[in-house]
Amino acid sequence: MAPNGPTLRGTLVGCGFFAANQMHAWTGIDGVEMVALCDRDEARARDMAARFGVTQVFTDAARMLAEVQPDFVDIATTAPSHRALVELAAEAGTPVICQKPFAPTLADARAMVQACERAGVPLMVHENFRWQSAIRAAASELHSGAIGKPFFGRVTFRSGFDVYAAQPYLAEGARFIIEDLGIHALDVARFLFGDVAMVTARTARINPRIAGEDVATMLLDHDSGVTSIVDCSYATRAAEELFPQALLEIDGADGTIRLDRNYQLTVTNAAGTRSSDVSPQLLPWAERPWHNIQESVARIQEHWVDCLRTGREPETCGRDNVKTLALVEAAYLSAERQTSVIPSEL
Ligand code: NAD
Ligand code: 89V
Repeated sequence: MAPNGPTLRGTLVGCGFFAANQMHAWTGIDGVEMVALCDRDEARARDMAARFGVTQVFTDAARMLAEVQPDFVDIATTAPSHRALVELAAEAGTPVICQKPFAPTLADARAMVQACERAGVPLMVHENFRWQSAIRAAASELHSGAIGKPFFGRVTFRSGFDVYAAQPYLAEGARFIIEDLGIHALDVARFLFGDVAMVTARTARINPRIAGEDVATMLLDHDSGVTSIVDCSYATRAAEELFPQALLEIDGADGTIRLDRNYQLTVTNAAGTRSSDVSPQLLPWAERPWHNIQESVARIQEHWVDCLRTGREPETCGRDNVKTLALVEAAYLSAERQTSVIPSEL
């Protein structure tokens, strides 16, 4: 028996590059035991199982869910497989977490939400950037009223890091940075400033060796009255490589919040200027520079366990994440048509 109830028996589908982070995070949560792993590539599933001491290995997710009857399934595959796997979990009545990007299309995402709602199955999208401790610290300053009513925001991620080495598929798709990385920054903008009425975007491909866009600049009109800029680049060769830090600028009627390089948070208001170091914890299994992402993986998975135990809806439940995915679609459409796009009309 775990501290807050019976041990949750978890399973995972997709034993690729990122899943090891998810497995480490599950191992660190009291009251969770990962009892089976699945990958259609059996060798990958066996390697991951040996590394984390998991005894049951499958190459077919349907068989795993039927035989193991777990308390949840964590889907760590890439987007094209998500709909089929989430629908499988819904049919099996298994609570499900699905990696971002939730789906390749909004229609798929909506169908996945419906399937889980119809089956009464909890669904969370593993949209972890908003769980980074530095972003949480900035949000808590904002929500405490430290700078009054916000009117401007910027979420920025600019890097020249070779992401293609560990994730070669990122170089191959017709879409790249908005769908893979911008999606996190757009979700952070929604988390900080609320839902978005209009999106205007421009994209560019600077690296000639990739198929999709590696630069995107997006202007968001939030329902709250905030105007924000979300800008991302994997073509930025700067004096200091900041991968994978997201930086923030927030201006309010009574002051400013800045999340600067190397996790320095500065709040300026009538009381003066306060600076603090909001660096992520370096978890025992984490490696720099990935540690902020790795910490956010642990935090979102803890949130999932808490939601499962209390019956609360996860912050990034499927319905919530469809709104972030709509911003991705709106940004691509805006860049293609060179017009502004209303995401709620998509
Ligand atoms: P990957 O290609 O390295 O691994 C995916 C694995 O899934 C592969 O081993 C593949 O064989 C397996 N797989 C695919 N379809 C399957 C199916 N139907 N049944 C069983 N196994 C199947 O991919 P990755 O780089 O680990 O990325 C996985 C997902 O995680 C992507 O959606 C990516 O965007 C996301 N990701 C998220 C973060 C984050 O911070 N949230 C970071 C990196 C990657
Ligand atoms: O979040 C992601 O999917 C990753 C990375 C942070 C490297 O962009 O691709």
